[in-house]
Amino acid sequence: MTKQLITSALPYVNGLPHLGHLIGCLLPADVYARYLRQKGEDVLFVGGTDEHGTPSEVGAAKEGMDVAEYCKKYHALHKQMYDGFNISFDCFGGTSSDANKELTYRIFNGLDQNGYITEKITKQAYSADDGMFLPDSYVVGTCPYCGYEKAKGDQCEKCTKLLDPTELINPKSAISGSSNIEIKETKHLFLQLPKMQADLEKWIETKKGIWPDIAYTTAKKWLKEGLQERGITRDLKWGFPVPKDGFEGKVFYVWFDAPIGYIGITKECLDQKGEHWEDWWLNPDEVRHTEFMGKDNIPFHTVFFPASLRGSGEKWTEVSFLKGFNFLNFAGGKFSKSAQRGIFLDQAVAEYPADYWRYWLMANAPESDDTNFTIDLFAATINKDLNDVLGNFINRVLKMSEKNFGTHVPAQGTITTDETELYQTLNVLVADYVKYMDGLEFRKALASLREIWVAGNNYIAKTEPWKAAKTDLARAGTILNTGFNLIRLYALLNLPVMPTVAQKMLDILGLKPETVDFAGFDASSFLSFLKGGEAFTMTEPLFQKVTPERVEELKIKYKEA
Ligand code: B3M
Ligand code: ZN
Repeated sequence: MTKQLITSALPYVNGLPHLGHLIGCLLPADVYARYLRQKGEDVLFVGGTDEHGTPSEVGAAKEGMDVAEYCKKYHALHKQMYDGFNISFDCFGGTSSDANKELTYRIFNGLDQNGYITEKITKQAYSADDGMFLPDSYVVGTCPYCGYEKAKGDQCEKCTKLLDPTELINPKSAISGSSNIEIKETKHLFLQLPKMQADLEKWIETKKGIWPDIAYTTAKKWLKEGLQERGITRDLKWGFPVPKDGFEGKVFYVWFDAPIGYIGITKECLDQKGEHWEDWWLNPDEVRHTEFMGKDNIPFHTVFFPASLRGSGEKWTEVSFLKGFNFLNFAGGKFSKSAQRGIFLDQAVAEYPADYWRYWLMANAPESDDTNFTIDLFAATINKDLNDVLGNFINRVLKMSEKNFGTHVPAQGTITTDETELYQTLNVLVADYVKYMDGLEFRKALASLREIWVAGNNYIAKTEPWKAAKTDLARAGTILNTGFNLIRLYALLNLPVMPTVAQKMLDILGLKPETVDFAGFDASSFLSFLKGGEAFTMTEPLFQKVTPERVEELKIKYKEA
């Protein structure tokens, strides 16, 4: 069986994650991991924190902490927030570990031996006022390609073009704001990407029509512009020291060891369990690797990281499928920690259960374009889809059954065309759901899921069990039996997206999650699972509406108005 390796991009440890991070990588990766596990696949889901780079140094200095301690503190906070959203990592670690150092050196040495590393004296921005060479992202100025005025020296956020800080027009220090920037000479190591251009082009071409458009076109765009050699060392203290004579006092560039971090995190985690990280990372023929990330991370994962792996001379597991996301905006603007704009993960779960957010975000995933989050949109979806459709269906089935049959599932009697029509509808919708989940088209998958719930409501509206209960109790029993079988079906289908809700639904029937592959789904047999007589437990409504008063309150609290 193919092993399923799933990685979520590693958010920087210094900033706390918000809803945008959640939908940009962590949550869809989790939903996909849960979906595959439910099918019975061998899954390893890897995530963690990206710990090197100047932001960690600056953040630690601000808090008067040692950088490593600072990383530990924020790493634990990230983990706590992800736990609050039930992100089911199999391995969760950080990029500054010894395991990652070992792997970074292994890959670097391979690249060096194979002639992909060269030395060069470079000119770099030195800030006399800050007393240091400025890391790329700490030089800000105007992008020479698109004119965006707040471009950072490593990459323009607006046009996604990777930059060299010396290219910026009107450069300034992002630390002190000083424009007293001197260009000084310093020696660095470079990865010879131009040597790998042809090889990478051939490889990316094999992804055409397979990867989502955003992943393929971003990679293509970058390759078309022509690859430049890329510096992989920096004049910083925090980072992995460069293991080469003449480079004392320098460390690797954060983006060099960050993606290697997926491997390092796996190694640290599996070593502890007595398992072999190589089964996942040096096993390309048996592993399918699916990566999840925001669009700004795509160039690093389609060119820079694959080049590092290929050039090292070993047969690493590469990305098989890259799921890239556009951005989630907050009420038309960016999420911003400094401006206290947006909803951070700890805040979100304090307002509403994680599953509400999980559902909203997956149903509105920014797959084909940037997507806007607003409190109004959130409330409308929760009230309609979760309360009026799914929640209402469950309540009606439970209440009518209890009233007419007590707390045991009524027997399935004679099947009529009402049921066979429902089966036909479900067979089509579930096949769609499977097709979209397998293809990682989450918005479409969730639209199918919603239609599957709607089909249940339509069935109840059409068959009117409350009327049948007065004239033909056996018929009412058959309808409600179908209702309970639908609750089981919905619970299992909901599991990847809303794990807590799904468990509560299974609890009604005293059932446990089970391995189920919905490919080849046959409603007629699936909805005959509960024959009647099974005990069930009445439950409080599973969902609460987001009231107009709460909407106003949240808008003020999160500065949406
Ligand atoms: N930390 C950038 C980001 O958080 C970077 C991702 C690394 S993935 C290996 O968006
Ligand atoms: Zn630009």
